[in-house]
Amino acid sequence: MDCLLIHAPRQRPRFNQIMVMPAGLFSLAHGLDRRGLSVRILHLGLISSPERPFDLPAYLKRHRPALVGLSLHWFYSTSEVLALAEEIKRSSPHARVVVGGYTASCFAETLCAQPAVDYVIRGDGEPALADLCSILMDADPHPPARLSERLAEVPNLVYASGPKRIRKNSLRCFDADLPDGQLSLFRPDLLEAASGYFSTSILYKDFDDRIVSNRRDLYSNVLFYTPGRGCPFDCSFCGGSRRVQQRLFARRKPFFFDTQTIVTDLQRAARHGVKTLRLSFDPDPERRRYREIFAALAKEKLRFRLVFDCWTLPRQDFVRSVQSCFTRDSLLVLSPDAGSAQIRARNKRHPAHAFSDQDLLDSLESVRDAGMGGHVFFGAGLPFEDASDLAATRRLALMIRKMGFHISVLPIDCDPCSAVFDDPRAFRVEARARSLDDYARWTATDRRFMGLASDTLSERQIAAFIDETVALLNRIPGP
Ligand code: B12
Ligand code: SF4
Repeated sequence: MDCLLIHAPRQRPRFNQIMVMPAGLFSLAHGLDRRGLSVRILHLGLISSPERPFDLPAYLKRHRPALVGLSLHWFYSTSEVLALAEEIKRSSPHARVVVGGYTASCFAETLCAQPAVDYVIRGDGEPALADLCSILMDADPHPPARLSERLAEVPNLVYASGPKRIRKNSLRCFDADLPDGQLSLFRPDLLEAASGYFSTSILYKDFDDRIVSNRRDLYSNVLFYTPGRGCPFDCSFCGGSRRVQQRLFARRKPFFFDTQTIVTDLQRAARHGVKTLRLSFDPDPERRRYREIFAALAKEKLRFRLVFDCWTLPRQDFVRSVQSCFTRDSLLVLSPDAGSAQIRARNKRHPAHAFSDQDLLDSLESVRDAGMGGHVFFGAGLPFEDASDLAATRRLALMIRKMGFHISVLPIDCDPCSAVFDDPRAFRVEARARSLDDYARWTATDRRFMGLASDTLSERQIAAFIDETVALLNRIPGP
């Protein structure tokens, strides 16, 4: 095996987190496969549990990958990924270890200085990973000077070019040189135990299932598909916002992949038994590309259940196009985050997010008129929020529940590289973590969420608010 890509979720005795792999792992593997390199993806959560750990050293011994790629995408898996890198170096000292993903990109230099990590790839990983793997597989015996020369040409690569000297190659975003028609974001044939990933087990429960009515929204047999990359918005708490895209990916604006690539992937997904599509990529308030993509899927008679995260309020024409192209139990997910318009404005910071409560309710009415389901997300612990703002959130959440929509209230995460992470004082919050070490220490615990706290709201108040709101929501009978 030339390259093994590993996804390590955060597995704890009472919960599993990060069971969804980054969508990009399929396109990374596809890029290697197209270059004639042999590659497999291993999702440790599908084949192991704290009670029945997987024998990774035996797997590595059998396949002897020259390069092992670890995904440090979501910060919640920091401690697992660092421990895994050490385990790989102990059991397979010949293997080179490369790490990539959002969190890896944010902490690239510190991560590369870890003894068990040889390389970090920042930003979009496709061209860099294929180049790196080809260089390492080259028959050339690699005199150190020659290897260093070749590594210097790999875009986005971070590596040690001498003792204590970390070198950061310049950043190139993938949109600059997209391989036309050669991309795929669906390669289950390259994933070990893929039948467990596309199955009836529920991998991700962001809909709070302590609220009885929400249980109907949970879904399985799902493909988490991302038909493009980037975001034009600048939410204060988000580690993938426009400014972070520019800093970590050198991406100035979001883009979609071509419609034919998307349709081909989704045709193969349908043949593979995928029933539900979750799309969490919605950069254009007009949603022009989506109407084109949905029409192309309908033309091919592909009819999935859709769970669609709306980054801005959906308008009637979009609701109608979802209604006509997907199954009736499809769901639009809206995220006003706060019940207070002022807190929304201070955190979501874009005119497309400057909607009033009435705009939100009108938008939900059009979802209801189309006979579709809607799930509305609120956050708790947003910067500048105090107890009276939380009361506004609760009022709005209960009102929307009474209209028949489903609600989840979640603590706001502390994303690395987000605006609040960079400058917590400006946002009057306490960031739980300021460095890779802090994330590693915190994620090694059994605590479930790493929220933000402030001098106006403590972590305990936020948790109590969520629990009480869950109890109140459970008292409202379904329509
Ligand atoms: C789509 C999305 C989701 C989808 C997942 C789809 C998927 N399978 O990837 C869903 C809805 C499931 C989701 C859930 C969560 N998400 Co999310 N999500 C996004 C979103 C909107 C887009 C991500 C994207 O565009 N990916 C593009 C795809 C194709 O590329 P990619 O997967 O990023 O992979 C590329 C690179 O990252 C890199 N790479 C990745 N892994 C590796 C490994 C190696 C070896 C290499 C070399 C490179 C590499 O190369 C890849 C190819 O170029 C971003 C926000 C944003 N605008 O960016 C947040 C974002 C990534 N999510 C975030 C968070 C916090 C979460 C949750 C933890 C939230 C929660 N508390 O539940 C969960 C985690 C769920 C899980 N894993 O089980 C944060 C991450 C912050 C951080 N650094 O940790 C982000 C940045 C913003 C946010 N707050 O939503 N999310
Ligand atoms: S929360 Fe969503 S809309 Fe806001 S910046 Fe992040 S990805 Fe963009």
